[in-house]
Amino acid sequence: MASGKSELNDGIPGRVTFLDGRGELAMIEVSTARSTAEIYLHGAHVTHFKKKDEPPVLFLSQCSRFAENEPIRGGIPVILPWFGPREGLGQHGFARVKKWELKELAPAPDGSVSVRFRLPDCPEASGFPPFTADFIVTVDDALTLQLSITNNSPDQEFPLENCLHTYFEVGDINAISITGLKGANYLDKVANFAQKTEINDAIKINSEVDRIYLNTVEPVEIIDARLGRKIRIEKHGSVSTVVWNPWITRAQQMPDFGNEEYQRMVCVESGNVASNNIKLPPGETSTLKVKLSTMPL
Ligand code: TA6
Repeated sequence: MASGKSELNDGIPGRVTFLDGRGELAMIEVSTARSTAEIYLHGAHVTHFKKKDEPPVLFLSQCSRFAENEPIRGGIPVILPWFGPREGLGQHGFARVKKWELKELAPAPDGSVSVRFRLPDCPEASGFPPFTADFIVTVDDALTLQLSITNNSPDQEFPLENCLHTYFEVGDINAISITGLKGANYLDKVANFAQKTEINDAIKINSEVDRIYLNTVEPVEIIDARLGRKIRIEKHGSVSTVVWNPWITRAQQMPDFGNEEYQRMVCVESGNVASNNIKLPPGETSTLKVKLSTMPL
């Protein structure tokens, strides 16, 4: 990967542009011959990805906040080092509200562009063994995300959860189905974390859904009849899949989410959470890699 100082200051003409995004937060716009993406340094957060002549792949709420210390609602929040609530510490870790450092830009001969970020040192990390988190976003006709976490402690294990909490844009929540999870055990958050087994080939959503599918490594697909496309989620280094749609009541309760927006999104999240958490030995690196691609139905 190239990390020339001038590229990191000025971008790459026609490929990588640095802008003030919403809330005046620093944003990177990436263009390839086949696609465009937008990434905020705040959270190393991909807020937009779209193939030429197709609707966006990622959902972003019209009501999202764009402010320091606030998570962005939509796109791909990077959840680390814990998932869900943690007493006294808030929800979903601190990585999503930190301004990540831009480390490298790499335009490749095949036309793709990769951007690497690193989580900065921050006071919240002091409660954990010393660790490094690198996030590489590769923009091409697919979007590839790679989160690598290294435990720098010489002798302490690092227990962690990670998740790419991806919000997908769909034509109509009532007209999608999600495949690839049949037979998996899941924790049903809507039913007080009851453990259940998925019996459906194709999951339909017509009420609040908040599930952690455990021990799931196979690709998951969102079949979107209304947009006439399929989104394919392939992953490595992830054994949990979270499926979430807040539906009507929860949507109304979220100040940074539109009342009707639940109809146009679904989260299918790849990570390692709950009993699938990672116990990273001293000196070792754990890598989570997710590829998002679309194809016509
Ligand atoms: O991944 C699903 C979930 O954990 C839900 O329980 C829901 O609350 C959602 O994430 C959003 O969390 P947030 O902290 O971004 O409001």
